[in-house]
Amino acid sequence: MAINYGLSEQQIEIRNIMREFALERVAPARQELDEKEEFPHALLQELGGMDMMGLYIPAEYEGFGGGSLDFCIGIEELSRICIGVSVSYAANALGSYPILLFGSDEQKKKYMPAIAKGKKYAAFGLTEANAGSDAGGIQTTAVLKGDKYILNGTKQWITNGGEADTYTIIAMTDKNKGARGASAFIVEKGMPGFSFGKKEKKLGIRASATRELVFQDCEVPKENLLSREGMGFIVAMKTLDTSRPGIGAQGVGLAQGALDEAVNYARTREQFGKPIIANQGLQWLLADMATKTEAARALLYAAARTIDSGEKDVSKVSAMCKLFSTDVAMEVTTDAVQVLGGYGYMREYPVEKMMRDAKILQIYEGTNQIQRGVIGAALIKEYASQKK
Ligand code: COS
Repeated sequence: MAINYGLSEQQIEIRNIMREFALERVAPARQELDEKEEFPHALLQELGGMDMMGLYIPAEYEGFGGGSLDFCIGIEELSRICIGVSVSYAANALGSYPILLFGSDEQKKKYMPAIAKGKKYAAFGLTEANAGSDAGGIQTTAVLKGDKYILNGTKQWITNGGEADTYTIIAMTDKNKGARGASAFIVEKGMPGFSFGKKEKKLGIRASATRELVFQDCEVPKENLLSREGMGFIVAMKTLDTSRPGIGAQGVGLAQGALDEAVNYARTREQFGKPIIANQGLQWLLADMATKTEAARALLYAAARTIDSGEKDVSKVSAMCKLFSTDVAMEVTTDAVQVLGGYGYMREYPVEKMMRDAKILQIYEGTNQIQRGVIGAALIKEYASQKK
């Protein structure tokens, strides 16, 4: 029996819709998308037509109106089949959370409906060559001149880079103030001085587009500032707090996909005159894989529900579910390759791709070392405020 997570009818429906789409549309395409390193534009367009691109976007901005758990369930199902596709899908949320969380009603009305319908994609630009984990160390600048901000600098490894039309960019408006001198902007593809660098060649998630964003005296209208000057670091941190469960969902889905492959293979593969699943050693391995995956799912759903409850400080639980699920995904995909043995190492079976795809989950949206740092900082704060 599957665990009863008490999902709503809507959540079960989202799961069914996304599961069917992943099996029928994504599974037949994933290998070719990976080999050709091709962005899954057609699949995302289909998801747009199904109202799923705007799953996390409020109905007043033409979205589906789902919460964090609804969205995580959608990501989980896509991730069970292909992380390259699911990250291209989920990065739209990462790119648009700054607008949803900090934008004015006018900014939301201007940008969100097209993203909700899949007519435009979004991307988030924080990372730079010398500012990865140290997000406060960004060098891109934004200087107000008349009614425009002039942006200069280069953002690196931006998911959906080049494919997206709407970018939320963190740049320094006052370099003397450190993290408090950063500001967030909405930058559109085609704005003067905005171009793209090379498309990266990656170990995994090859269907996903990863590119540099280059700003050379890029002119951004003053009204595209999000919130107010100096709020950029907070915009970035709150965005990541909201978005990290999505990476947790990628981890859970990927681990489940690898477990599916491993169990099905072990049931049918015969050696020494019996299916290999009859060996206790293999059953124990599969049991550990299944238990870890379920534990990751339970933590993920609890984290998403905490966000949906309106809780303001979700840094710790968000980091915990990202950390745990993605470490589990790395372990479970590696074990799945082991279960399939030589076949697992070959491209004709999906587990080698799953193992390659798993690695980035421990790195992007904050390495798992950074997640441990966030959890540690939260513990220090919590215990310091407790009465003895
Ligand atoms: N929510 C609200 N405010 C936050 C916050 C959060 N989650 N995290 C930090 N802040 C605030 C702090 O309270 C502090 O405010 P004050 O200046 O008023 O004291 C300010 O932001 C600076 O915080 P801190 O000193 O903790 O910043 P650090 O430079 O030490 O960096 C980490 C903190 C490491 C957590 C941050 O740089 C980070 O998340 N790095 C990883 C970035 C990342 O995920 N990159 C992946 C690419 S983006 S897809």
